[in-house]
Amino acid sequence: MSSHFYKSASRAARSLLSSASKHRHHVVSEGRTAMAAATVSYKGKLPALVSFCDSSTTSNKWITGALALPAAAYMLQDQEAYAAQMERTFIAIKPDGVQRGLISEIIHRFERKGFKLVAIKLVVPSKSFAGKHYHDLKDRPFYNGLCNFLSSGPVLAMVWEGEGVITYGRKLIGATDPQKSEPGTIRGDLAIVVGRNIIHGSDGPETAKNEISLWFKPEELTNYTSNQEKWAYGVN
Ligand code: IDP
Ligand code: MG
Repeated sequence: MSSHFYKSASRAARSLLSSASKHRHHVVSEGRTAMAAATVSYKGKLPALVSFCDSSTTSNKWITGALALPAAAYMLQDQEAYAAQMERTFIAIKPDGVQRGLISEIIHRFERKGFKLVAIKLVVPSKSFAGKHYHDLKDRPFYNGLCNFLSSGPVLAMVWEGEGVITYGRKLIGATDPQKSEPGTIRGDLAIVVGRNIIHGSDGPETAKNEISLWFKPEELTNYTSNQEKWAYGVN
């Protein structure tokens, strides 16, 4: 068991390192490099931990040993790390969504999909700020009412990151008019009319970039490697 585990772990470490160099153009985060480094440094400690696990003849102790393994060991799986060029989108729960207690329901849907939350804050925007956010709609008859509404209460502003998050975020949200949103989408399941459609999502890469910088200062955006990334992404 011990030698098998060690071989497998070494192979995984090598695989991670070769993956990092093979896909150098994909490796965008320092976290990924840190992950490979953690894997290597863990490699040296592995025999001790394995012998701890292996000294047990009962499955119970083996399980205890396995649970006691540090996070770095968890990375030592025969899974290639896949760091795609991650995009970010701006998602906001509007005052109706916040007041209706739908924050956790909405965050849950983005989390379950595998997207990563990189910024979040609850703010009551001023009317002029709302006007900036919806500047592309300034000629529409509902613009004034829309800006009044967005500034009428707390908005949960977020940035989500992941492969295809801009387009897929819009899919999770559903069509603008909840009467036309498919069941299973956020608006389809949780809203009824277009004037109270509970959520906003950037509609393209340019809008995403502009909206993120309108709502967040650069230092409010976090950079980290999520534990689930090595399972949510991969190539076979
Ligand atoms: P989106 O939120 O799906 O991107 P947009 O066309 O960008 O839709 O419109 C922004 C917001 O303006 C909508 O989410 C909705 O709250 C509001 N809105 C859009 N069309 C109408 C309308 O016909 N009447 C009232 N409000 C509207
Ligand atoms: Mg829009």
